[in-house]
Amino acid sequence: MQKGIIIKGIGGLYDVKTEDNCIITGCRLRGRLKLKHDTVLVGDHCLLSVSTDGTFHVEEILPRRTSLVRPPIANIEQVVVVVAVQDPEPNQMLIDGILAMAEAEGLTGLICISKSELDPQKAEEIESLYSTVPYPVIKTSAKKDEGIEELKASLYAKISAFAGPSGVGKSSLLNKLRPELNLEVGEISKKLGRGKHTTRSVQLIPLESGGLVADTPGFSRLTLETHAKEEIQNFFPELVRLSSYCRFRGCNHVSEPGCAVKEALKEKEIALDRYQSYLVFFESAKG
Ligand SMILES: Nc1nc2c(ncn2[C@@H]2O[C@H](COP(=O)(O)OP(=O)(O)OP(=O)(O)O)[C@@H](O)[C@H]2O)c(=O)[nH]1
Ligand SMILES: [Mg+2]
Ligand SMILES: [Zn+2]
Repeated sequence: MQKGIIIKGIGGLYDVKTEDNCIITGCRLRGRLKLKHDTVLVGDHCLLSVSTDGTFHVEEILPRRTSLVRPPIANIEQVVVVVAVQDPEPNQMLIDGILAMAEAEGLTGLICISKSELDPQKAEEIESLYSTVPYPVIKTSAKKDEGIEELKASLYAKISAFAGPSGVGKSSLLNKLRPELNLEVGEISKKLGRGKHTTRSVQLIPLESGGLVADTPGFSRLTLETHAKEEIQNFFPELVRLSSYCRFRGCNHVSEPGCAVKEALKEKEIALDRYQSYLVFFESAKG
């Protein structure tokens, strides 16, 4: 049997990239694998068999190292949060939620500002908001072909997934990385000011560098409700860094006295917007 990675799955048929870099399209699942809802995710490693009539079957899904619910994908190493300077407007809670979710899975995070030619000053503002957090920020414009080489370099030899709301330009950026792909690109609804959910399924795209990057459907809501309240701060690196300076061990940085986070906020050493996102996720998390 051959080993491979599932790179796409639509209507019960899967595309698999084998270890020798062939892409086998239209593989079927063995019946017993169909029983559970999320038995198969794009990014899963699998074993493939071929019948005498040439049909390929996914025989087994190998254990996952990581998995995300949104976007639904397994075994990635890096999440690239795509944030447009406008059309649609940046959604701070969503950005911080995606980054927190990546932290929770032990993945690295990267912020890719898109459409920066529309408002270079706004691009600078977003960049400076994340200056107190250890996430690299790349400013790009698919339209003006800016920042594409830098983006390529950050995807080098890694397995990454783009994530963000519909219409921020995820597919447009991927088309810049691999122009021959010709991924479908949607319009922005003038009335609603957001994308039209053009990309409908997750797909991993092999890059020349040997890396893989996933195009994913946009989404606009995300919760961290499955985590306990006390856990949430662990997903905000700037809070993790400060928490050992708080007076009380186990400080939640909400209203405790002697809180180093509150102090850092006063001194503007950490971003208020990020702290506010933390509070919302803290409040909505399990008791
Ligand atoms: N001005 C400008 N528009 C862009 C840029 N990149 C993409 N767009 C436009 O933004 C719209 C949405 O782009 P898509 O690439 O389909 O966005 P997406 O994030 O893949 O959206 P979903 O697939 O729905 O999640 C299209 O009309 C693009 O032409 C850019 O750099 N500048
Ligand atoms: Mg898309
Ligand atoms: Zn504190």
